[in-house]
Amino acid sequence: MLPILLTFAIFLPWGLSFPVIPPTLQDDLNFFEDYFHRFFFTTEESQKYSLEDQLRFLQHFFRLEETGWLDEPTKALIRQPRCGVPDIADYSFFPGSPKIERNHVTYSIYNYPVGMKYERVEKIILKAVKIWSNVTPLKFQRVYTERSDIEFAFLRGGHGDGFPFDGKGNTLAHAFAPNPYYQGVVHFDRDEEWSYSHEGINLFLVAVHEIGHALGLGHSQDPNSIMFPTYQYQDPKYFRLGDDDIKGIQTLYYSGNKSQRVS
Ligand code: RRS
Ligand code: CA
Ligand code: ZN
Ligand code: ZN
Repeated sequence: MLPILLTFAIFLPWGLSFPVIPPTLQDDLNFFEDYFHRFFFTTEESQKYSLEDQLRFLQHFFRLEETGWLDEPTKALIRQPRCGVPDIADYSFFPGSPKIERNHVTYSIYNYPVGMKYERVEKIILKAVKIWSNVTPLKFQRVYTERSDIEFAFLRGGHGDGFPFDGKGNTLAHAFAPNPYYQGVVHFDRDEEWSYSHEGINLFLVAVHEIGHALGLGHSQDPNSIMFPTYQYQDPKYFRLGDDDIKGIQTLYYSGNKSQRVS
């Protein structure tokens, strides 16, 4: 919240003994809140997050610099004309629609998060890859070699790929699009409180999202999709991919061969 308060402070007229939000800033804030409720979360859902966090989320979603401020690029974004329907039902791919070109996909696990038994982490990753192999022609194999198609790792802060993690909270994990020249990677922020349950951050749910990226899916604007860019807990026991996820991944992996689709 601090940057917002500082913004108010900068605009405070001299001689006033109580804070007054200038009308233009108040207009922008009202406009932002209205935008956020119309296109992202309900008023009730967004009450869970501070205004700064909501701004950071929006900036993260649209790949703007994550300042947590209602700065000029963010104002310009929300003032852009949009069609009146919420941002839903829309899977995406990375530019050029890269995908893994073989059906046999190997994966390795570089290390494990603090406080979780390695056998359980292995089971969670296996369960997460199965979610995607159930709806594609892909078969995953756990390997213990240095090279694999997808490597999972739990890393902290700056870790050499130009996308430093930010400590507990905010960004939880990232993965890169498939690339024939580089090993696929899924990185989890080691500073998160990874869990099997609703406490902390559920590793299975985040792994399913990141594997989606490693296979070639971008973010979806459908809040029921696991590829939606914010974490939302659901019970892994009853987890199912959203229709949008299945449509997206099958478009990528069954293109030209639609009769083999499974759901
Ligand atoms: C991603 O897309 N990886 O592929 C990242 C995504 C993620 O970490 N999303 C953030 C998130 O949901 N974080 C939860 C805790 C912070 C809540 C505060 C508001 N806020 C992976 C997920 C989908 C598994 C998005 C986000 C939400 C965020 C943020 C980012 C504040 C920066 C700052
Ligand atoms: Ca983090
Ligand atoms: Zn990384
Ligand atoms: Zn993502």
